[in-house]
Amino acid sequence: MIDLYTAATPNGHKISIALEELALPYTLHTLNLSSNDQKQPWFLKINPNGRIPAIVDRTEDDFPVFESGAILVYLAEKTGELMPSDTKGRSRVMQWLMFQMGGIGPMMGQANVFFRYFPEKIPAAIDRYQGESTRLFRVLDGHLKDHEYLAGDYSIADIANWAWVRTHRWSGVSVDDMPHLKRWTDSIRARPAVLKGIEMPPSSLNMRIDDEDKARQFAEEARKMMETGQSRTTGAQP
Ligand SMILES: N[C@@H](CCC(=O)N[C@@H](CS)C(=O)NCC(=O)O)C(=O)O
Repeated sequence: MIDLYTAATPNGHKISIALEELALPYTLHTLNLSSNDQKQPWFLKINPNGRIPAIVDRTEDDFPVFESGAILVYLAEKTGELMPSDTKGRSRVMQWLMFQMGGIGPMMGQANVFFRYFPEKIPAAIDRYQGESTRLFRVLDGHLKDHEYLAGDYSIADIANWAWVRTHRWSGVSVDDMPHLKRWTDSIRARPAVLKGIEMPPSSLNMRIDDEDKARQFAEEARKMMETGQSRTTGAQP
């Protein structure tokens, strides 16, 4: 049994999707990020960085793992699925996983901060992060033109990138002229385990985007969390 500490965010959903794909039994613990559950001493013992997601593997002497990329690799290696074990195949998956962890995630995260949450609207910052997210999307689109998935068979690299790309509207980034990215996004969304994973816990992001009041309320909560978190040593970034 695995304990999953998470919330309805792209980084959290990466792990619930992977657990569903792998059919590993897990217990969902949804943290309230606005109440700063993730900064409480009990959780900092699991993840000293005070962010979700994190897991504790009860079948491995309560082994804790934090950082979504590291959790995905741990789960793939534990089961021998969603990542090949030969050196080149594994490297291909790691390349696209790192691309998400070092590129797509941070750039879309900052696009969200400056486009949605930051009290002042700073056009140069919004342009910078939306522009860089768009550039990274084009890299994905170009690669997917000749490849069904990012790195050989469907893998943790697809899960990691998909969980972020699907939220592109919240970041204010268009994928209209990226047909290959769209084909890949649609094909992953059709997987039953993926549909289940994004309900753990449920995300109402699309509803929030279409409902201006709800979008404003969500952005307001995220802004407060950001401001509270920034005054702490553990830092915050929704
Ligand atoms: N690099 C980390 C990022 C984790 C992260 O930023 N988590 C966000 C939610 S997606 C969080 O916990 N934010 C609350 C906070 O910073 O206090 C990972 O991939 O696990």
